[in-house]
Amino acid sequence: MKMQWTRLSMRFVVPLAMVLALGAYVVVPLLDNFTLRWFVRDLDIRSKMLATTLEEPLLDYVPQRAKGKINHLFSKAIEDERLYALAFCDKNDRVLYSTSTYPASLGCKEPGASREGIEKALVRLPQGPVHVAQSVMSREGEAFGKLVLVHDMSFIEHRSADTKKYVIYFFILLGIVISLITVAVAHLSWRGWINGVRGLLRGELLPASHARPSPEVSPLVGDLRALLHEYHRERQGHRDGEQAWTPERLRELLRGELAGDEVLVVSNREPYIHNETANGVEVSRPASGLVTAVEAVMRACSGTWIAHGSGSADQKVVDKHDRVPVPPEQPEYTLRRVWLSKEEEQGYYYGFANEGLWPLCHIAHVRPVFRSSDWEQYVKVNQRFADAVIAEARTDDPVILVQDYHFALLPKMISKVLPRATIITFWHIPWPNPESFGICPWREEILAGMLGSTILGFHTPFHRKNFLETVDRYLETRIESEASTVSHGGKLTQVENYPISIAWPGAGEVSAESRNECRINIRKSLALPPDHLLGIGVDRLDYTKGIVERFQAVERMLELNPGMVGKFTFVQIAAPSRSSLEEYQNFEARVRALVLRINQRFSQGNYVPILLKAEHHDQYQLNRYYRAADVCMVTSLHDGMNLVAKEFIASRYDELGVLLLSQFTGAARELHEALIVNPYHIEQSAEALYRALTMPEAEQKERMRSMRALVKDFNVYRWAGHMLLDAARLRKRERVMQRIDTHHRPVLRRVV
Ligand code: GDG
Repeated sequence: MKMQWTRLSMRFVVPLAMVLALGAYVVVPLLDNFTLRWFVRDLDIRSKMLATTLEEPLLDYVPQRAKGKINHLFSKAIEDERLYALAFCDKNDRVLYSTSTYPASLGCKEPGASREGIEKALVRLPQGPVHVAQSVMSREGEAFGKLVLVHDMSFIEHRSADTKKYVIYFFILLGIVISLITVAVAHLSWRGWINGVRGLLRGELLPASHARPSPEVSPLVGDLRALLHEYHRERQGHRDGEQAWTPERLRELLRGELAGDEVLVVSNREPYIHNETANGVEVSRPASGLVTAVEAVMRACSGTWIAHGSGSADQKVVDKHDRVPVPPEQPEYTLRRVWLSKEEEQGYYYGFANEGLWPLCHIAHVRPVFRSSDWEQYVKVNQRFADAVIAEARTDDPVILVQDYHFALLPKMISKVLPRATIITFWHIPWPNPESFGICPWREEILAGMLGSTILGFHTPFHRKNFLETVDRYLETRIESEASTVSHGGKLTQVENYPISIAWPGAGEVSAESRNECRINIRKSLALPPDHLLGIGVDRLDYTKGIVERFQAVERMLELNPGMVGKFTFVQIAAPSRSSLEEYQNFEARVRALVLRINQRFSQGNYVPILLKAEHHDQYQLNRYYRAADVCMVTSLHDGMNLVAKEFIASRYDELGVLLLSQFTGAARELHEALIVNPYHIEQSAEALYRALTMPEAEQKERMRSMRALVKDFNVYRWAGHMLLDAARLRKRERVMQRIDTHHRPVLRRVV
């Protein structure tokens, strides 16, 4: 309030003072000077006219020495109130005749002949200022005398004082008017600003159509929205900083923010696979970061997970609704299995998803294959999963987490039947630029399907931006880039980046084997001496992972550093993946041939530089390899995030080991202390590998410590927590809007 008054009075006083100063110090002196000149010029003319009138009688009276007549003539003349005195001087400058008022001090000399104009005519006498004019008279060409006319100037001073007074009054009035206008204009435009900014703040995350900015703020709308968006995310970051993300915190969040809300998950891969074995039915966990991440949510909320039942004994263990409680040892949530025929699996999973969308989204120079028959299966299977979700939903507004590129059409299919559901879709792989995505024959359908989501998540801001640009290019939508929302067909989708991560603490923390034991045991199992340098790579056998380029870098490093031959071995764990696809079979053959060639080139006795283990390993074994290695190589040609990089870091509680990381992974945006490489640049990777193998322990520790701190804080619970917090926020807003709609706007209905 005090601030407002100060601002208001400043706006009034400052213009007023400025206008008054202008009047008093510039306008009044100027006006004074002008009026004085004007009056003096007027008196000059008057004097001349009077002299001309008096000249004739004087030419008669003076030679006659007719004093009486002259006095009479002069007395008549000075009846004019302004003419103060008159005198006639002879040619010797002696006063012959004068009125009684004529100041003796004036005599007959010219008054102040120094400067031009006014000063010359003005004389200041004790009784006041007078204007003195002399008019020379001549008869028959001979000087006869001169008439001195003295005008009273005090009236000019009075007039000047009056003028000054009025000018000052005028300027005070002008100042007040200008000040009032300034205050009013400033107030109005300030209100415009305030209202505009308020509107913006209120409507920051609402659809643009509900929050039109006022013209005053329109030029800044973009910046303000971006700032608010960043602020919002920053605030979330700070909230995280206050409290670490743990499974307990995630559980609390679900109980608090989404209390009683139903949670459903859809993914292609199931979290538990039941298989027939010689020992009966056995349960296994798939090698998947996605499963670890999403299971944390499911355990916390006891929801239902819908996935493809792919195990040979899966059908055997489900109830009549195809449900099985999991985890088997202590059930906490329900797994609902969806069965796919061979044809469906071929077309939807292997065909459209893995031969079409997978290479389309990864820039790994493998051409995507699009077949109409695959697309038909993809649509059909998406619809089957949508039907399963709808059947499993007990409420009309569940929270549904849709996972990955296998289900691009699912969000729209679900939201048609359950428009109040909160659908969070997470795209685990990169999103390409609009040109690359444009080659998909069903690009519009894919995009529209995804935009059935309430929240759409990518790993990095870069993928999010690519997605928004793709939508902009191929669909009729309204995009608010700064708020990161897309409005399509009456549905609003919030597009965000949520970098996925791993559980913390990592498995390495709870291992009973000490670091040294682990190093020695792993080397022993590989028939290597205890001090042998060891590199590790863990991937699905996939062409996007840069396995060929990694081996070429190993080869080049050995070429450049022959001293390393016999002292360094690289172990590649390559879990078989999608091996029924020709592209993957060819890739595996290429990898094997390369390993053979390199090993032949550098083998010494039993020593080979590359050990390829193309089989599935359990998580415990993987962790032991991570802990035993000196360097972990992640050289993906393109990767949404890459969890191996984070798993390696999490397993290194000894704070040693070096991560060599491709710049084309999402993880490279977070793990700056890794040795970042371009996997296509073989020399560069080779040099980085040598640097890693010779890096002093102090430097290793410094880098590893920093990366561990990051992975610890930015763990998978944070990933899930952020998405669910955003979902909770949108659900709250939706409920408020519904209440408003019910009470005030029965006809209109908002989607978000
Ligand atoms: C997609 C995106 C994104 C590997 N071999 C074995 C095994 N693995 C485990 C690793 C890791 C997971 O598989 C692989 O995760 P990545 O992130 O490296 O890659 P993708 O499978 O391509 O995953 C990727 C991810 O989704 C999550 O959003 O990061 O960018 O492409 O956890 O440990 N696990 C076991 N045995 C193996 O032989 N047990």
